[in-house]
Amino acid sequence: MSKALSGYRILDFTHVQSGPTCTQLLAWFGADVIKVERAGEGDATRGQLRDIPEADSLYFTMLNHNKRSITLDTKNPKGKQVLETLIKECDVLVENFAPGALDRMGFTWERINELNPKMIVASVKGFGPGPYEHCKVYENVAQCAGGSASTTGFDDGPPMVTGAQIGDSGTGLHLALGILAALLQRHATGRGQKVLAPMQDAVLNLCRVKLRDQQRLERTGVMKEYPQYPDTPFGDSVPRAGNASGGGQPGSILKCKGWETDPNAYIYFITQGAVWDSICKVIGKEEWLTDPEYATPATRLPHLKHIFATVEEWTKTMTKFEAMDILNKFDIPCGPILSMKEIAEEPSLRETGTIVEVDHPVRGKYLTVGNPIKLSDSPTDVTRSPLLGEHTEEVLGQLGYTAEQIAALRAERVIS
Ligand code: CAO
Repeated sequence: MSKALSGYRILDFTHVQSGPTCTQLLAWFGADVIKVERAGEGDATRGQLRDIPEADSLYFTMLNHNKRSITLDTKNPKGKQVLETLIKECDVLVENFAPGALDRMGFTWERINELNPKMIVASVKGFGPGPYEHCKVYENVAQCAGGSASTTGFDDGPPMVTGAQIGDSGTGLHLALGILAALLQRHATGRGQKVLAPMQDAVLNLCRVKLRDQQRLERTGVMKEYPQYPDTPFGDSVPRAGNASGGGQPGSILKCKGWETDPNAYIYFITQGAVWDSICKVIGKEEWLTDPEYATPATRLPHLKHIFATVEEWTKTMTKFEAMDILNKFDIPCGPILSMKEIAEEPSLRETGTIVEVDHPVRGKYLTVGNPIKLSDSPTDVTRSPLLGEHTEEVLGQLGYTAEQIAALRAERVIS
């Protein structure tokens, strides 16, 4: 069966996490992704956080499925010639080098455009134009600069980063969307273009509800669904809201049976207005149904702490899964706090291909997250990440290089 991006060729000049997330998605949609790695070394993540000596790390394998790998010294004049041939043959170049690195290599936008006017050049950078545009950036820097850290955590604690890699993987997703839009526009114009996804901007995009709240705070001086209300005065910027819901339906994380010893014996509970009657009945607080203080979402806001403490007395009597079963019968929105162990073992995620077991010639079997985006006409088959330079000869052969020329490049360490 053909895939959504069959026939598109991607020159994957990415490393670490943000760029590889993007090109892995394109590969899952069927593009031929050729990862260009530094001769002899490869993507630094191959050797980072290793759990098996000599085997490519999970960090690398889990971000580079379905790709081909070639090694190439792109600072060597002969390596540059190979790269020029690749640029002519590919549809998209994706890179996430430090600012200016591609230019220093000699591949400015103007030069690439001259070699292949149809090529789309897609970049992740830490920041867009401005005071920090020349900075190198990793995940947590982006979380801090994009508004996530200042709005995550508890009011009485320091700013906090989240485990979800919104700076790296989040930006990679943004970049993939930009590339697809540019490919569509190319159908009409015949021209390539530059696509830029700065990590600060991507994180801010994912934090847009907090910019919403900043403006609400400036207008009204108070946000009644925040845990600070009504006891603690608000300052002039959005405070950290603990586990309060970011939307119009108040929610919180509540303890369940076993919380004293199990760090994940908790449930997220949402007091959706539409099912308030059911909530009162399920937890045995029918008197709230007739109490004017609890009658509407607005009158309940000053009592949220008491409401959640009361619901928690009920959730503490059962496991998170027992609570889920009961609450779901009444359409009360809730969610178990699942550990990574529970997620890895969840059969339904295996069945949908979101958790996949992959076999690797050096490391053996391991679990990965498959394509979370499901296309009915373009199913994803997750194949293992390439070994360093596994496809160098194959790709150079396809580009027209003879065996002798390839051997000469190897002798000169242009490839390894
Ligand atoms: N052959 C020869 N040289 C190569 C090469 C190849 N195949 N591939 C890369 N290089 C060179 C680059 O040209 C660069 O050389 P110069 O510094 O002389 O110009 C050098 O390798 C280092 O590249 P880099 O600066 O991008 O790598 P780094 O490890 O120092 O920095 C990172 C890493 C991620 C901080 C930086 O790339 C960056 O800020 N990227 C943009 C933001 C980003 O994507 N961050 C997320 C990373 S995931 O957490």
